[in-house]
Amino acid sequence: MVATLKLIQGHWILGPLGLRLFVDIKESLLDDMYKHQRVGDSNRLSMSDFPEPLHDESVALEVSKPKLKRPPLYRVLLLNDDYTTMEFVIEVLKHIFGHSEEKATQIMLHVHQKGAGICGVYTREIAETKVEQVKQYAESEKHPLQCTMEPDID
Ligand code: TYC
Repeated sequence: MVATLKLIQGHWILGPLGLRLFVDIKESLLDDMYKHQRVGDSNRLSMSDFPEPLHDESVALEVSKPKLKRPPLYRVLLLNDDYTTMEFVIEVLKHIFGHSEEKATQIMLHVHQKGAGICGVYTREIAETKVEQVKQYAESEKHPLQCTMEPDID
């Protein structure tokens, strides 16, 4: 995990190991820190790399938590109808959703008996692609099979 530094207000100083630090700190303390920098080293930054100090109070270097949010997920659903063959639905579940023959048969029967069923759960763009693939495959084979997606809540 990588922590990020959130900058509020202040100016650049040279920190340990030549790292640049952005701080908001009393001028007197800042001057003192500047005096102790080793400048002129070829790999290090020099004083001229930094803007003039401001005259603000207080340190303002804040370490913020890494922001790693999971993307929203979507269920892809197949809907039942009276005309699409069971064999075709099983083909769809195997080839577009990567299910085994056994799992595909189980999902197909669930849709057949309950009216709808989940083929898989994906991020938005992948779910959209799957829905489109099912629609095109069904149309090309003249089946009225319907496929849709919905947010995966609960
Ligand atoms: N009900 C269809 C039949 O009896 C089979 C079927 C199952 C159709 C699932 C669509 O999503 C579906 N031939």
